[in-house]
Amino acid sequence: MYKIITNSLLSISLLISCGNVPKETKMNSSLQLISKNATPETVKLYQFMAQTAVDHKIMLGHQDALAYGPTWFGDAGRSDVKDIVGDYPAVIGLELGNIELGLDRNLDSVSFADMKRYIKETHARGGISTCSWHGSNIVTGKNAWDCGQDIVVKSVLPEGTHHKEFLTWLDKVSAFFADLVDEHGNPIPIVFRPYHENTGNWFWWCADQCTAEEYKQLWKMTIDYMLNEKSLKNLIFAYTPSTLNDESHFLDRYPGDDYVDVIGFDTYVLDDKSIDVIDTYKKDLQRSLKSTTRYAKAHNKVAIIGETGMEGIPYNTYFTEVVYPIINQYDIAWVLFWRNAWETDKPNHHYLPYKGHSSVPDFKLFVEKPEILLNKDISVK
Ligand code: BMA
Repeated sequence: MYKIITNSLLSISLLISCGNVPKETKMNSSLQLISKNATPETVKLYQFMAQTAVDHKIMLGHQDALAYGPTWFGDAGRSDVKDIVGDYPAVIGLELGNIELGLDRNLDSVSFADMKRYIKETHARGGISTCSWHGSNIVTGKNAWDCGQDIVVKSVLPEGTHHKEFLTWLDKVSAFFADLVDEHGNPIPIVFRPYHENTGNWFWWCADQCTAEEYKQLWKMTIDYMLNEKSLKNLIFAYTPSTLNDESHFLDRYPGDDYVDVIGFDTYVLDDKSIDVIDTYKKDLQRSLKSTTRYAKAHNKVAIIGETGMEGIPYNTYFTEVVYPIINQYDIAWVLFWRNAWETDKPNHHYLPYKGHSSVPDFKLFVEKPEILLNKDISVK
């Protein structure tokens, strides 16, 4: 059992049963959100994330957990994780791509209205929501993966040809966050994870598309705009590059401690028949975890795994023999597995098992590990 038991604004107490002896932990005053005007609930969520990592617990996250699975779309109250283990993931991931275009549905056909509902439902259950944003290429009008130009980041910075237009995109993203309120009208805290995997080479904000300085300017401009111009008070900002070689790789494009609350990375089992992909993944995970968790500890930040998984999970001990033994060596607040696609032309694009999948037994053993937390194990309301 792992629950918040008191909710005063200045002190947070967490009750963790160790045998029958409850252990109390206090607010960590050296842990400061970059947003100085954050709501008490947002501060509380950040403290909770930090405490989870310190207590060596790991929340389970799943992208689009409530929206669909390979065999369903939009069923009320459903999630593939719940179908298998009887509870929701502690963290749900949501994707904002397309919101900048003023569309009603995101890249994966989930309506923004439904996403707001999922965030509210999750918050009411004491769970956590985190948003990624695969925003379009503003120069070509194509998607986030369109990166033949090398000029997009420059064009959205102040003085750039698309700066003003880009601010209208940030207005739309901000309006989504501003609209997230609970039944008492209080803003619901969100962990926002923009411009992710920037050490890769597949998005317009990636390393081969802009200088490190331009990337940092893009990040800072976005955060300053959302906090100062849009006065958002419910945001926690997560910086998650792609697989890391070492800490200097991590630091290369890091926007700075004044602009980042949560530190992590995204790494996947590669789809490459010419190498031992499991062995490569284990090494990638180790290196990336080592760099990020060390930095997070030394700089009073919170570490997470922003995205991970093995597409299709063709390896029936992936969760217990590959992921668990490695993540259990580090202190991270959560591990988020990528989506279980509903699209019929993506039959293998799932990263957690669903009812009937051959990895169900292994996944069940994984969530039964004492460190892994589901929604019922936490309450951050
Ligand atoms: C990618 C894939 C795409 C999806 C995108 C945004 O990793 O899953 O199919 O559109 O994320 O969610």
